[in-house]
Amino acid sequence: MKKLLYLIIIVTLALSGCSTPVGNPSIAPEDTMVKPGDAAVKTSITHEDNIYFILIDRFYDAVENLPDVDKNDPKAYQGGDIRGIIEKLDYIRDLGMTAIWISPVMDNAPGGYHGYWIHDFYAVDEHFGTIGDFKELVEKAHALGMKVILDYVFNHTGPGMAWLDDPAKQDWFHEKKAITNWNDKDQLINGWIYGLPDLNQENPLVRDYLVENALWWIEETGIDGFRIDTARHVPDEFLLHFIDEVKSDFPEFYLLGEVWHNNARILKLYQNLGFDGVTNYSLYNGIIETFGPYGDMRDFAKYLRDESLFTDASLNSIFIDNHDNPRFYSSERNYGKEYTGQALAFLFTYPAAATLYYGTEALLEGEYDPVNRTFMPWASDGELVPLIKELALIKSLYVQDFEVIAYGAKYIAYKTEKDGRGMLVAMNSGETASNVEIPFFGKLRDYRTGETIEAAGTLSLVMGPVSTRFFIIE
Ligand SMILES: [Ca+2]
Ligand SMILES: [Ca+2]
Repeated sequence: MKKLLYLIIIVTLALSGCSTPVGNPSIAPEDTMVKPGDAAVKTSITHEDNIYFILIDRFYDAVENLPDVDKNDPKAYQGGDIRGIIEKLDYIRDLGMTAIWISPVMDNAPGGYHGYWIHDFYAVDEHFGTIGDFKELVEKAHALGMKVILDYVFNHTGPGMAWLDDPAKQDWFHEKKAITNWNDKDQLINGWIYGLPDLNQENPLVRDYLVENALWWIEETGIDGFRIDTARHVPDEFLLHFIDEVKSDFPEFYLLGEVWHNNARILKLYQNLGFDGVTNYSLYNGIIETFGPYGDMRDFAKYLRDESLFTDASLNSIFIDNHDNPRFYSSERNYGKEYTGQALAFLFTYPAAATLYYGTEALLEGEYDPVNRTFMPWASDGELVPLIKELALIKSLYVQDFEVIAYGAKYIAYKTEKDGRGMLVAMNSGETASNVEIPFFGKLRDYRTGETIEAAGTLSLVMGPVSTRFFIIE
């Protein structure tokens, strides 16, 4: 039966190479109700988590650097290290984060500051520290109540990998071919992404090597999850096998697939393959389209409706930016700070694993690699630190079930509830002040001012430009 299900999934995936636009003219608010599922096995990361994503080399420089570190070259190593993260764990926890996701620590090809060009799958890169440092990081994070997700790369190796010259390992790689059509699933799986040597996971030796290595990292270091890089670029059979092997030994270990696809109908197939969650690029697109001057909440409601396509949307990672995409704050000039704050307000009041890219709290700017990966500024406190702390507290108290109540072109109102505590969130995403009317019966208390309001059918709210209000439902 399990085999048959896998076969259906694989066939569906094979047919789903290209994206199709999503649209549905009739949107009822009840379609956008989310209740996190109660899975039989609880994963180490759930919708209650807030994940802080760190590029090790760009975060905090605590240890003396190697000669190839050049702080003036955005494409060179800049000196961040594992010891630096250990020193900043209190900072991350105080921000309200419950987990960290760190870029790959494995030994990389020269220049691989980002960690995705692995040369030795069993060693920690000398720029970042030692395996001892990494174990200490995991131990100290756990002691502070935070989990650790390690970025894991099994699709490719770094350029110039020694295996390429090993006569015994010629069939460890796919034939060197560029990916020219990103809608061709064959190319996605077998092509050399960005020219990187593409591992041949159909070869049982490669498959077993990668599974063994992954299990080694889990056993050796005590990490809580993997963010699996370029998960769309390996054969489905390998994915199934890899996930099955990890989950058999470590059922609670969180597996997050990086699936860079905008369509929830495609993303959900990877959750069906066994990933606990995927990088939710569908909702990401909804967020970047909506929280800006040209956004339309009616479109956002469609994105929210698509969340019901997932088996369990609450285990996905949701985000407003990352190292592969423009920093959110860069996208908008007028009301840039306000829109960033509003996007974050959504991020932390929606039941999924909120993922905050380092530097967002300091309003770092930068559109594409390498300027979206600049060094974390430590000279002063990040401008959004107080907001993020407030949102993390709200999330911990009020966010579990989620239901949209009303929306129009420039506003949305939704209800969240956790353990009997209810909250109403109202947003005006327009650049002008607005009176928003929401269908509501009952008594509310403004979370920030304490002011109470009673509504008998219609709640009338005066909303400033690009503003969000939080009300405790009494
Ligand atoms: Ca350093
Ligand atoms: Ca591949």
